[in-house]
Amino acid sequence: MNDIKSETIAGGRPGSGAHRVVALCGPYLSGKTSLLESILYATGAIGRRESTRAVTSIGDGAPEARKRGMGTEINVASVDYLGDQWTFLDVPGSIEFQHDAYAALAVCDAAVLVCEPSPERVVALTPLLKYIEDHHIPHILFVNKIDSAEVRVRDMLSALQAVSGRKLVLRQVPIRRPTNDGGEETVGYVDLVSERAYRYKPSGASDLIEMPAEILPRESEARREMLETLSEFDDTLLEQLIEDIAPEKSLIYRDLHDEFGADQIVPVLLGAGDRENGVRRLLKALRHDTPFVGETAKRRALPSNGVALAECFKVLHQSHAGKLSLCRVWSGALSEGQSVGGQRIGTLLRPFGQRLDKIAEAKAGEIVALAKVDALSGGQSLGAGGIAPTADFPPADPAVFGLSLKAKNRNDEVKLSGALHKIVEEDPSLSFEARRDPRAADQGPGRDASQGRGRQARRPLQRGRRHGNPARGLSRDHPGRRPAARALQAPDRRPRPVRRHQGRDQALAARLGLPFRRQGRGRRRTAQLHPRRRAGPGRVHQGRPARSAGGRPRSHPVRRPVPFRRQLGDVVQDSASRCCSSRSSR
Ligand SMILES: Nc1nc2c(ncn2[C@@H]2O[C@H](COP(=O)(O)OP(=O)(O)OP(=O)(O)O)[C@@H](O)[C@H]2O)c(=O)[nH]1
Ligand SMILES: [Mg+2]
Repeated sequence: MNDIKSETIAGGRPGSGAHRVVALCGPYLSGKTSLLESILYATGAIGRRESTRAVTSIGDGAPEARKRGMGTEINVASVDYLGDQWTFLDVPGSIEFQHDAYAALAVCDAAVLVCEPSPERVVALTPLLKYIEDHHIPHILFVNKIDSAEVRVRDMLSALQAVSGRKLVLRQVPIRRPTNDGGEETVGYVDLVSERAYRYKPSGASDLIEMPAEILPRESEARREMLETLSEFDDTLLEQLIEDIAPEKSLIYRDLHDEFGADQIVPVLLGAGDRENGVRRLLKALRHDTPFVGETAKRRALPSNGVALAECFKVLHQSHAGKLSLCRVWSGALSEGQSVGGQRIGTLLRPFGQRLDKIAEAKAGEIVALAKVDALSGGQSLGAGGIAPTADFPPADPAVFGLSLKAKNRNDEVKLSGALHKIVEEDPSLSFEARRDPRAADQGPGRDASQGRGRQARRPLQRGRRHGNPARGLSRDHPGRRPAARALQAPDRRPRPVRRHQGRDQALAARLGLPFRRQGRGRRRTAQLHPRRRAGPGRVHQGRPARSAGGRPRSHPVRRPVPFRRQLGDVVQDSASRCCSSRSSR
């Protein structure tokens, strides 16, 4: 029999060495990274299957992901499987990283949507399914954790159908066995096209077994439903079903291939990612049905004419490698030292988890990391015409909350804004803007509270910063006081009245043998601003103590405190005139 599947594939055939990309996506903790680990093990890319629970897996190898026990960035791993090259993009499921999921979906040939066997959680698939269906991305639904499933597959399928806009086609029925505690467990499956039964093993490929007699009615009913769905898009199959002719398996495989590639149907597979159950069945389905790079480029209206074209879908900033632009090559090839659209291609790297392998050339279909192409960011393509935005790349989602950041040390402000630039480049759904310090309200745009002022004027601000209270140390009429105080309107953090120099004045009064009484702020400031005047009797305590001692002599009029703003004005003026004079003297 001819291999009808290979004959119908335009733009490549399984085993031809072509490079295809599959995105593993799905809700948070649905088991994508565990599935990736099993895929890597099943294809021989790793010699030992590690677990995400033990934080030893290839995926989620970044310190942040390890620390949090969840995916925080796209895990990229390429494998060789039966003569073809595959790159799997395992995306984080958490909603905070949704843009990464969309970016990976934008560049993949097919997506595997991993979900848990729980009908009440299928609603979490909705945003991903919407993006996938809007962009006509061929996708498979992989019902994971089937080992711990308590729900019937039929109920799961109807829950999934309720959120899917495409017809679902169940490809397997589970073989279940009662357990000692009165429940049931899934021990294998029947493939509905080949009509063969398999028993799962804790590790390795499932064993072919004889079809259990008790499953036959369920199997024939599920197969009939599968064929009816496929016949909705194929008249030949429909005629055969009407005339009660058993269709050829090759015809069923071809329909599955064509209708999957056209995003008309969604095959549903069962398995348990962290036990390797159903993983080989999934790989085989991908091998036969995933479109090739030329077809995907056509779907996205990208040129595939042999001229080098790569699309960046993600930027990573790494401490040792600098900026890495993760790209998919859509057409032609990229090689080290080549110049494309005015950009020199430096080092080419192939990611495998946290590892980066240096390669000399990246062919069409491959995922490659370009090192230090500073001008290239996510959502842009690099071709002969230079760098240009890709039309259908997912736009960044609007922000849902804001956060205010402040450098603890003023000298770190430049570092902070540099770091924020990198974070925003890595995840465009984040954005930031630099806002002026509220205390700089009277200084015009672009200047902060301490610019253009002398040391004396800066001191209270620095003191305020040190104490975490921006109003602290500012006089009542300081221009920055009110906005700073408003920023601290939380009832428990109202700026407390300023008490300064009381101790010093008290000591001085004691030395001069004068009574001391706590005073208002104006008096204290007078004492502070005119220290020399404190020497004479009656000068330090110009308030009630002096009056109670017989009043102040007329020859010594009370010096009113100089408002701080005026004094500040003198300082600014002073420094300005000094500055002008030094310039004119040059
Ligand atoms: N019983 C069972 N548990 C599984 C299976 N696959 C994964 N798990 C468990 O599910 C949890 C989450 O697995 P991960 O592979 O990290 O899930 P993920 O989808 O990559 O998570 P995020 O990337 O954070 O969204 C881990 O505790 C796994 O051990 C499975 O097939 N059966
Ligand atoms: Mg993960």
